[in-house]
Amino acid sequence: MVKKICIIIPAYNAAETVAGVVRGALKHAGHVIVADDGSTDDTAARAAEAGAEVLPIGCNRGKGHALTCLFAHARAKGLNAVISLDADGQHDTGEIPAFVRAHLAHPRDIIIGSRMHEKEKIPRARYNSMQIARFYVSLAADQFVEDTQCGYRLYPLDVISGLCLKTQRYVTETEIIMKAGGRNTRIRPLHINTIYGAYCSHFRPVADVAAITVYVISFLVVKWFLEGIVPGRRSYAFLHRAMDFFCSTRVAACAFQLTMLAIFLPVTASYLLCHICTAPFTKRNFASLRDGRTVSVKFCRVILATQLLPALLCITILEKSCRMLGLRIRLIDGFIEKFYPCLW
Ligand SMILES: Nc1nc2c(ncn2[C@@H]2O[C@H](COP(=O)(O)OP(=O)(O)OP(=O)(O)O)[C@@H](O)[C@H]2O)c(=O)[nH]1
Ligand SMILES: [Mg+2]
Repeated sequence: MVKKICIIIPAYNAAETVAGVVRGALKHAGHVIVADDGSTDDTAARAAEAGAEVLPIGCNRGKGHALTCLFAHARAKGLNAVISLDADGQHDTGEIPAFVRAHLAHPRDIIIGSRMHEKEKIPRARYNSMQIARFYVSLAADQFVEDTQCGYRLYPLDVISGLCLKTQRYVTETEIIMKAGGRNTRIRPLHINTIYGAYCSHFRPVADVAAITVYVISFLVVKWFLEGIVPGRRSYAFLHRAMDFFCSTRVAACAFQLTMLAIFLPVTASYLLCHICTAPFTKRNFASLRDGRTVSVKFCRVILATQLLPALLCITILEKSCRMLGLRIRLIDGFIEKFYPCLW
């Protein structure tokens, strides 16, 4: 079983760090595959010299597409599972055996590295966005996912091959969590070292955060609507399939997501109203928001948090503007702690 696991590394312009990551990974795994995603530097050559198999992708299409190619390639080689690592050295390759052990104990689960226990090592803005992402992605995946943004993961390939991945760039890792959760796959955290150094990040704080947010919010609007009208809990694989079909072209996906974004606030407010008015007669509606929690309190908190998203945006802009003027105020941390709690 252990022989059938390999390491996959999506890489883009990572010439300075990729060789070290490959050498580190080869101490714990027999095979390492690096997807070179149209890098304009020596990423491919450095990875090959260090002992990796290089999968050239041609022009740059983003981390999500590279991961999809790596999954297909690993599957074609007959592997059972892959461990994904970032090429920028932010993941400690010495932790690969811990992922393998977790996989052997839970072969059907996706294992995701979690850095949330080391808050002090994470840049503040990044930690805040990780907390917000955790709040929404966990709701969409129907389970608590400790660190939804970590790229250090173990994926059983059988689980991955059942998901039809449609998104691009950094959204894909969120899509995997949501679609796997929709099929009742368990997503397990594994505490890892948090490494933040002088690495060059390709993550765009506005565009990539916006793309992930819109994707998750669009799904939640439809999911909660279905739960509002149909009692009981269910698997959401069919809903993901239906949404993928509906959004099969870029224009359709864009139109759908913009519409969901526009109606998100009034519609979620109306879900709460509907829940309050009909609660005595519809005890099993909005099942994913009720089960395992203190019903109405938590339901209200979820909807309140969604209503406060514009306020969060305004506070972020205010805090950033104050900092540019030399004023050190800290509003966002307290706001997030209060309104975006752990709901599980
Ligand atoms: N194949 C491919 N990989 C990419 C691309 N962009 C980033 N990556 C890889 O994805 C991994 C993570 O990218 P980062 O830009 O560091 O994103 P991050 O680690 O989520 O964000 P930070 O916490 O800011 O570092 C690295 O291994 C990158 O080489 C891309 O366009 N194509
Ligand atoms: Mg990084």
